[in-house]
Parts: sequence; C-alpha cells; structure tokens
Amino acid sequence: MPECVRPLRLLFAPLVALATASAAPAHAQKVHEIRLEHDAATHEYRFSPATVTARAGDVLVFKVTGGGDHGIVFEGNMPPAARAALSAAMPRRVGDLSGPILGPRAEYRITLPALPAGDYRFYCLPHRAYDEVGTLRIQ
Ligand SMILES: [Cu+2]
Repeated sequence: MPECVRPLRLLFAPLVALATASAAPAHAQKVHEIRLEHDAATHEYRFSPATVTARAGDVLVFKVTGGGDHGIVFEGNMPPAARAALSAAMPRRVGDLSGPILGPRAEYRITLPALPAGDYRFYCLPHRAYDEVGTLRIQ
C-alpha cells in the first residue's frame, strides 16, 4: 500500500465503524401475529397468543380469524407519555388507545413505540363481556 494512503485509512477506520454501528438496529424488528379467534364449540372469544412479549420497533399484527367483528383497546393505566406514544402508534384510532372495529379477515398493525417495561393489558371492545383480553409484555 502506498505510504500516503495509510494515514487516511487510520483516520477513517473509526468513522466507518461508527457509521456501521449506528446504522445497525439495536435489535432486529420482530413481527408478532395475534389471532382474534372464536371457538364455536365453547363460545369463547380470545386473542391467541394471549400474551405477547415485544420491544420497541416490533410490529403487532392482529388478524381476525373468526367471531365477527373485533376491536383492540388498551387499558389506560400507564404513564401519560406512554399513553400518548401508544395511542399515536395506533392507526385509524376511534378514541384514546382504541383501534377501529375490525371485520372478518381484517388485519391491524401496530409498530411499537418505546414504552416503559411492564405489562400493558388490552381487550376486544365487542367481546369485552366475553373476557377476550390480552397482555403486551414490554421487556
Ligand atoms: Cu373480539
């Protein structure tokens, strides 16, 4: 290597390393599928899985697989900043922390904002009385 190139390489190597590090996500984005199901035999409505462990940047994909219309509402017992961030991340909201009514085979995606670690409970509005509830666990 020519002598004049070497100092330049020494100068740029840390910069390249820095740029590469900041471009790489801290954690690969994960997609979590949550089905909204109805069991005709037992008359149960449920989220499956009922508990999802996720992190900021992950995507929750709610998929209606049966039981008519569903809708996702998060319970509001969380710090105001978390409440505002989660609400803002919910597309086509009809109210605070309240998603739209989802018809048969509908999908609803939420890309998670940064939230304090803990459990965030949610329920299905039309099937609240049937105990269709779930938990988002933030690590
Ligand atoms: Cu439901």
